[in-house]
Amino acid sequence: MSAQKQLSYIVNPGGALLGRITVPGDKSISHRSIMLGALAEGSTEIHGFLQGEDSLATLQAFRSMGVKIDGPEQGRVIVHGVGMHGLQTPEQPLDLGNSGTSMRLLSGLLAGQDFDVTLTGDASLSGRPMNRVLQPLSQMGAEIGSEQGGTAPLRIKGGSQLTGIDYVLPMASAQVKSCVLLAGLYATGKTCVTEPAPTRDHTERMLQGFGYATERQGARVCLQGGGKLTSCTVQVPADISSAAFFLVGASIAPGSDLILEAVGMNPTRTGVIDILSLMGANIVLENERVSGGEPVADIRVTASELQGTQIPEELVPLAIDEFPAIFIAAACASGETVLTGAEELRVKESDRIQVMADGLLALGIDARATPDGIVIQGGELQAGQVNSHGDHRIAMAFAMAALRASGPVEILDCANVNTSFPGFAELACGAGLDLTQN
Ligand code: SPQ
Repeated sequence: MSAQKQLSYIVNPGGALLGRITVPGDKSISHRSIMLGALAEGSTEIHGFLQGEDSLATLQAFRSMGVKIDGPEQGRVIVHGVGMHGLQTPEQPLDLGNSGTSMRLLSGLLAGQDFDVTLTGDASLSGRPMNRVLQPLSQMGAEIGSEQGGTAPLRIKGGSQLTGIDYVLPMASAQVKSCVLLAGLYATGKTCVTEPAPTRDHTERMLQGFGYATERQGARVCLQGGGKLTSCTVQVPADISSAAFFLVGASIAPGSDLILEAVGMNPTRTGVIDILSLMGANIVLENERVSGGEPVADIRVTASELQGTQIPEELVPLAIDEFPAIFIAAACASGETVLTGAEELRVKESDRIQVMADGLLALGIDARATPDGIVIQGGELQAGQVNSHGDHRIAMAFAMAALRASGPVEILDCANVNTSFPGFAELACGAGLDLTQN
């Protein structure tokens, strides 16, 4: 383990979150802007790009495939597109670090190229399930080797002729949907994906923005292979998944009054606002507008007394990455919060159900993991030590928990916060968190 991997946070209790802050750019949109920009004809200018390790891994992967990319400099990136068939064989395997989005979307995008390529990742990514993308891609005619059990490294054989499929997703996953659609760009005929519940639709929206038609009818989205992408300008909104930590922090810390600026309000991402509102949070949207094809707003959040709730299952995919933060809200609420239908949380950067339950227990909260969710009794958070297991979202969620703890909270293994939220510690301290890094 490198010295950097041992980074810990120590967060002292108390304080309120105050002021106006802007969290970094949306991770999902940042990945997709590099991918589509690289395949487009012409130069794509991106503003608000997330300079986090995950989206930088995607950026580096395309540089390794011969795409000239300027920046990032203060969120500005210029991708000199090479067209649909202009990528070149990388000299090395593409190392995608901790990023599931990079690996799953790239496996689709690269399945139809005429060169061989291998995708690798860190220990967490190498343990995450890839059969969910390998199965539909193999139905399309792709040849991809994996480790036993369907994990990375993924060895993609070039030169396969892909054929469009009509795929019904076995789970609500934007990554699998996007993987199949990106492979569909290179397939003959029509590729369709039907989802069991709405998931983030940034790929479909951005394809449209690059001039590639997609057709949606209810839960089914389709596109015709063989088209082309035309460069454009992409404005990346602030990431609601990063804003979520502050929405929870300001809700639970008495006296808080915080504005989060220009946050992405795509309706496939706003489940966290609905769930916190159900719990009694004071969240108001201001200055709602559309920017670069995505709805955005400033969010004002003030402290409130939260109540436990039964989280509606239809909100689960719309808040999938925000549950670590929502569990902290539940720990500070009165009464019981019950989550069901969220088994996908077990296959993220960590098993987010078990790791959160363990951490909450370590801080004196009655939290019981269930196969597809968790039951949390609100209570008094105690001082203690929790292990984030290298999961960025767990680390940031427990940092917010300290606002209401009876003593310091130490959080282990926090370096991966840089995958999605570079500058988290500094921004949080500026807003009122008493956090030191060790
Ligand atoms: O990229 P990665 O590691 O999978 O990131 C996570 C996260 O918490 O940042 C999940 F662990 O976000 C995913 C998200 O859970 C990003 C994503 C996307 O950009 O398409 C979709 C979701 O994953 P899934 O498996 O539900 O499709």
